[in-house]
Amino acid sequence: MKLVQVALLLLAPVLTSCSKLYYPVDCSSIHQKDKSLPSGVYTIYPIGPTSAVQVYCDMKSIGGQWTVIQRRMDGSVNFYRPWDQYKMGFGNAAGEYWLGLENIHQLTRQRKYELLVDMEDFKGVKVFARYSLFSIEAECDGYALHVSGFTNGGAGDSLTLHNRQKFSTFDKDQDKWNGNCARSFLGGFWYNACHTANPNGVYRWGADKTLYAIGVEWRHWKGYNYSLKAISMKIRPVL
Ligand SMILES: [Ca+2]
Repeated sequence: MKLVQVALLLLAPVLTSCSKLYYPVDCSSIHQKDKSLPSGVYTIYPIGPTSAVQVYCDMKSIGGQWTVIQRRMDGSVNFYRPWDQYKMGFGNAAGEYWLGLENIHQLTRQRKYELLVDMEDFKGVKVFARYSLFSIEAECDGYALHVSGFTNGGAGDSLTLHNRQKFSTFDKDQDKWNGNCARSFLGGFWYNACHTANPNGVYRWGADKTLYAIGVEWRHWKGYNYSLKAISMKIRPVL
């Protein structure tokens, strides 16, 4: 057999199965394909076939189809990380993780998305904040946040202060403060000067005044001295 024939033989399964392969960009695409699927870890392709990334899909809250872009729940993952890791993403899709600024940008540049922020305190009380539009710009624009259309689910609006802010980490200060918000409040976020929400701050067990405003916080619900038990940020295409 000639080399070219061998090559074609090897390629044949790839060529013929190509049209059948399915690359969902987000959890909404996964849901559209099979509406019976439960919440859990799935693989999505935000930037095409070579961009596989695992995420947690919330198929239940307020109509489901949510792609979780950030989740804290037990303090198992350190969120005090440099720019490159916030850009690329880190953690474990079955537990705590950050999807990555580039993935979030690629998703939200393709379609209009809404944002749901679910929260829980250490007594088991659950609240949420919802925003009807959410997107982030490209890296050259600092992955600036755009969020609007607040709906109160008991949490209050702690994100509007961060609207239009660029993303900052301890090694990349793009905030509006003379100091370094990420270093002072021990997270990575769209810091202004500095924050009313610090979802990527230090995981602490509830009320703690020892260090000011460094916890996993949502000021309009629990203030600056209470670190939440759980918080997750999730997005869904505007239907
Ligand atoms: Ca600064």
